[in-house]
Amino acid sequence: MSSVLRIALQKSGRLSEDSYQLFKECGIRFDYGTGKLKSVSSNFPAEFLFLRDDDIPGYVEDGVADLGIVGENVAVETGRPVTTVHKLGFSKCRLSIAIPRGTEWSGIQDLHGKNIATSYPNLLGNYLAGEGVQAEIHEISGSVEIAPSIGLAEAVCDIVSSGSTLLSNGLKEVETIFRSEAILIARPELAADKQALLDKLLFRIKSVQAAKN
Ligand code: PRT
Ligand code: ZN
Repeated sequence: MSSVLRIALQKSGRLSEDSYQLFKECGIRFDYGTGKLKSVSSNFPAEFLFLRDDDIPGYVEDGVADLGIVGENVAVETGRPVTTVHKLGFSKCRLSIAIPRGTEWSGIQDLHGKNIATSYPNLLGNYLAGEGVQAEIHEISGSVEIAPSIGLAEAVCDIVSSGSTLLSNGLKEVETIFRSEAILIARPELAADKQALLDKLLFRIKSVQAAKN
């Protein structure tokens, strides 16, 4: 049986369009945006699975998919033992700590004993531990920016791109703890036939990137 690479992409969100464009520029055709959860390429031995981004590292670890595209923030937060194969240069953002605009800030030590709301408890926890700061981390899955205004936390730690969401919630960015972009991840030990296909894919991705620079 000839081998096929199974590639997990975000179904619908900030990574989806650029992920699809990347494969298109690599000359790999498949149906996208039809609502289907799976699509087989018509001209490359690859099959695409459309999933929630948070689930992608786990599927790659378990071998349900051989490769995936996720934000580095999600790959690191989930802590799954997957290999980062290549940085893709899109969906750039940062994970930052923000506090109410009117609050004074003299440094990360100000967070000692405070409550911080975030969807990234592991990234934040590791950062605070490295800085020797003991704070209470409240994990919430969405709308993190409203936490200070409803009295849930004194600070937030969330993804920032333009900064306009922080601004419109009366918050100011005081510390960047992680910088992220989309990455191609792979299962640590791919079989030789799949590795050969990955090498072929990587060659095309690098050519596309080189043509843009
Ligand atoms: O449904 P699913 O679980 O698949 O998607 P999702 O809603 O969890 O993720 P999605 O599509 O929002 O983001 C996917 C990935 O895009 C993230 O993991 C990041 O790696 C990357 N990315 C890039 C961003 C942003 N930019 C971004 N701005 N992820 C989220 N945001 C959010 C942020 O959480 C905040 O609410 O946008 C808001 C801030 O944006 P600005 O421009 O106002 O600063
Ligand atoms: Zn998600």
